[in-house]
Amino acid sequence: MRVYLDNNATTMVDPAVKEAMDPFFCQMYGNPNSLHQFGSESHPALRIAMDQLYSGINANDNDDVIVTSCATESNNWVLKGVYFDLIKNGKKDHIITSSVEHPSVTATCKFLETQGVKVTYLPVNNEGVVEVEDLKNAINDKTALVSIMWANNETGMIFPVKEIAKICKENGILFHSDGVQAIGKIKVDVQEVEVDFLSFSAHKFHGPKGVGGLYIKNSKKLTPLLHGGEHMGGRRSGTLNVAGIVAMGKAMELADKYMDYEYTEVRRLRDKLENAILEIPDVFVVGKKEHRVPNTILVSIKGVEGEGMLWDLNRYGIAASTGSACASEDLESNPVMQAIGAEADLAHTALRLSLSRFTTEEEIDYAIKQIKQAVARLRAISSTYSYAPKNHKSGL
Ligand code: C6P
Repeated sequence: MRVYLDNNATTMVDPAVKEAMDPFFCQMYGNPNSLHQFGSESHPALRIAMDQLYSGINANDNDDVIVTSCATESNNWVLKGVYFDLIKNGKKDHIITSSVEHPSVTATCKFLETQGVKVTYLPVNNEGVVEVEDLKNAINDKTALVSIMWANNETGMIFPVKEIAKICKENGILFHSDGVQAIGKIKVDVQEVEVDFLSFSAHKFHGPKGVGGLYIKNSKKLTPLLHGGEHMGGRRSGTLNVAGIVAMGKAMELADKYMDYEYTEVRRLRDKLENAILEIPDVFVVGKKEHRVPNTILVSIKGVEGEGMLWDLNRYGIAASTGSACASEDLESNPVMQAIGAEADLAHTALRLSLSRFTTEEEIDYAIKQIKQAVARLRAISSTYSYAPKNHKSGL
């Protein structure tokens, strides 16, 4: 049996999404900017897709939703755009982010530091979430932007974005949230949570890879990252990825349609898996279930090195990760576990399990059996593990 429990890395394309994008490869393949019928015949589908994107996040007509190639591009664009608009000209000099953002935010911040930008990396509490008080204390009159994710990719923890948005608004600071791991799992409503910028990536919600988006409130000025043929109203140049846009629109529509299912059935299966894992001695899960998106578990299994566990599970057809997929090739300990302050031996034993609406009960039952057996096998050969009871409990 093959069981895919790495849906925070990427998801299966929903067959309905694949069907929606298919005509734009070999039939309606014209460049939508061309004046002939090959160009214009994709326009109705593009319009529908853009409506689906706007309605999926509850954007209004004054806002912009710009299609990009991925969330990495969207995150780079916001941070570098704000640098050009507010920092390079000396108006402001400071960005606040968290210490557990995706590398597309942290690496960009590190780059901006080399250009003279001051960056504050907020610490996180023992659930891996920033404290609003720490944010308030970090703000100064030169703060241009706060960039804090909506939900964390490794723990699934949901951040207090509504309060953060309010604080930013009160202080006249732009607020960007990386919504990659929230969209499709919990309701993301840009009217309710007043973000100025929101990044997303289609392949995290059953769309294809290579297409993402950036929401921009009230079509705010943001210096483009890609200059060129003035596509997307000059905001992001490059021939439109018609099939990708149509697919992302459809995926967004379906994410909305299945939201109740995410809340009930995906959560039920996730909780079943988590409860079974918690029966194993000396394991603990980061963050309370009710504070997380419905599909994610980050568990530390004492004495079982994360990579060893992955390879063992892989032999039995189960795909999981030790954390973020883009950090999976180095053998460093899990960075979010480090930020939480977990001891090094625990940070090395992290296992991320992430479900989707395509995960079945049969798959979860199989995964439970295999995970328990893998832990027993690996602990039997671990020289460091002993069953001395410690205060390891869910919720770290
Ligand atoms: N996280 C993970 O395994 P791209 O690659 O550009 O489509 O998405 C980047 C990205 C940005 N923000 C967050 C919160 C993310 O989780 C990701 C992708 C994957 O956690 C791959 S590293």
